[in-house]
Amino acid sequence: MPVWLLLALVYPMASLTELSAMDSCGSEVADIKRSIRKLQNKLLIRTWLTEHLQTHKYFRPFPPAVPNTKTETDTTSGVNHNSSGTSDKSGMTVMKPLPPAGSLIVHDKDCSELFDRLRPPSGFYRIRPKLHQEPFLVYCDMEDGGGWTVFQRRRYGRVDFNRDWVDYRDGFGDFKLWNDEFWLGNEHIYSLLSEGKNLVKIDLMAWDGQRSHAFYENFRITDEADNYRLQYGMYSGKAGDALTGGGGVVEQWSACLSGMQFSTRDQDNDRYRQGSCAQENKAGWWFNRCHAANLNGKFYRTGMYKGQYDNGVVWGTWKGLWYSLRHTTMKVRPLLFLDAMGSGAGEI
Ligand SMILES: [Ca+2]
Repeated sequence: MPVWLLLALVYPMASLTELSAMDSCGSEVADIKRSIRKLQNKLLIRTWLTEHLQTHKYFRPFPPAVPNTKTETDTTSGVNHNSSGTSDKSGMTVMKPLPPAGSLIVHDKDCSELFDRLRPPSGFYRIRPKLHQEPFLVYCDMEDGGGWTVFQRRRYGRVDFNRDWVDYRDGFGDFKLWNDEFWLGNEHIYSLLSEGKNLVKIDLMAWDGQRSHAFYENFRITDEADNYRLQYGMYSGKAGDALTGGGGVVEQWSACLSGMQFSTRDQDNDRYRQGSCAQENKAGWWFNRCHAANLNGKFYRTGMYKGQYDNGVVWGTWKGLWYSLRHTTMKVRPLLFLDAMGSGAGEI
């Protein structure tokens, strides 16, 4: 079949002259349309790339103009450059050096983001879990696989953990030196744990230097209106599931902390009707009737202790209720965290 006949069949209403004009013009239009599509695609890819780089903070900062006066919270050193060089090749805007973590500008919602971005050493850094929130200082444990935001730490018993509701809500302790003791504060802990799946690791050390640990998936607390009720998922680890109260049903009835509200010496939200677990155990904690784990308990300078109440720094499934631990750490990071080094027996 001749081409003109085919075209006449396809375009029955168009004359052959119109068709030839459309043909030459049409190919130009098609070319232009193709170019536009190409440019649009390029633009889309670049936009996506920019957003991706901004999200993951892969912009390469300028080297410091002056010799680096290094402080504990200085984040301009040890910058994790994007080794692929994407930022340079794609002509991305080069940004100014990132300010030290102690400044008002805060980039990271937790220590895992800071770890991904800069690989800094362990230390105190400012984070902001939620955009509308004021940034606050936390200890970032960048060992043990890195990226851990620490929310509780006992070391030498200098800080008194027998405190009122307001102190536990807002946080207390020292936030300066690597071995300082503190409670980050229930409000901060609430905002830190409220998004995404997480993994809490509890590091424990006995007085002879022996260490152990416990993991809990999806550790959560509710807000103050619900008295910071505790919820957590699966346990794993070496120290035993003391938060759930250990083995038996009887123990769990009195000592399982899952679903318990937070209590302090001035706010009794426990299930012990005859008294206040927080007052007896000298701690703010998620008491039931009362506990098999109380990491905020009274600091004894020996392991074994005696008394009317089992009120030491206790992890019952590891050392029993009458052994007070020397070091404890409670820390969190996202459950799906790229942990190149593996998370082993714990850092203390
Ligand atoms: Ca009570």
